[in-house]
Amino acid sequence: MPPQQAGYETLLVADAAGVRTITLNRPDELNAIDDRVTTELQTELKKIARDRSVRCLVLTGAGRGFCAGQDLKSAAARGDKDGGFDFAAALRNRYNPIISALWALEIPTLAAINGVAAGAGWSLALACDLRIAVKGAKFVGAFSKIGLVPDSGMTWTLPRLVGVAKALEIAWFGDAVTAEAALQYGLLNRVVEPEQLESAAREWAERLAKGATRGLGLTKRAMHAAMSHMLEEQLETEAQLQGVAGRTRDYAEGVKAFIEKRPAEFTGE
Ligand code: LHQ
Repeated sequence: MPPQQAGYETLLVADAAGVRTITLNRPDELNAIDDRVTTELQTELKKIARDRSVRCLVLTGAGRGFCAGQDLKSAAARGDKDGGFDFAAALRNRYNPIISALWALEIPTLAAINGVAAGAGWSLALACDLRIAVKGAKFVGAFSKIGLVPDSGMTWTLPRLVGVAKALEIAWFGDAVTAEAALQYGLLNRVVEPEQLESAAREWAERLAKGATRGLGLTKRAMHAAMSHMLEEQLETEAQLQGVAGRTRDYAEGVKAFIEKRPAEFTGE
């Protein structure tokens, strides 16, 4: 494992070959999310957005779980002294900024799902661009079992990935979705043996981090825009974004490398 950056209580953060890896690090609670986790994730995602040396992000969990969602044992989840827990404020101030920040990052993001993902933990994985999970990982909506609405973006990401009827089936029944079923539904890109997860995630992440980062990021922006565009608007979006991509150094290098019959060496600029 590459050297870890200091400074967080609940996250491990490491850099290697242009890939930043964030490991949720509360293994005894299956990496459940408390206020420290949301604060630290918000801070780290802001740092990544400003750091041009980070060309791919991997999000994973320590121990046997990926993330069990909101920490149900923390004081906040049990309610404050007035007996109420302000769900709307928790989402607006703590969870939503993380989902928005992940979605807006103009680099590829990859969830390396090492075990169970529940509630907002599943939402976090769904807010990444790509997902690789281990055989034996499972996905638990959790929300319907405790009378809540799927949140942290899940009502937005899930129907886009699987269609509304399947998304409602998953949300209403709340039955665990196995990694194999999730792969079949299009919720996962790959399922691997547990001992292969780290190398499979690293291989994809390093390949992406060596890519033409601006072009990859603009591709993500274009596909996100397409979700709410009519064809004519999208064609114009493509024209605008290609105008930007066509002026990057990586485009010039890509064409030069093609002509010189050698692999391109992209810098991300
Ligand atoms: C946990 C948790 C957990 C604390 C396992 N908290 N300790 C957003 C914003 C605002 C408000 C509300 O909600 C949200 C979104 C949400 O995320 S709501 C959904 C919250 N999450 C859940 O309801 C999931 C609760 N956990 C489970 O159902 C199970 O633990 C799963 C299915 C994740 C895993 O089951 P098992 O593999 O059987 O493990 P386990 O249940 O034995 O858990 C292992 C330990 O982790 C255990 O601690 P212990 O001290 O007994 O060993 C659990 O208490 C702890 N843990 N989830 N969310």
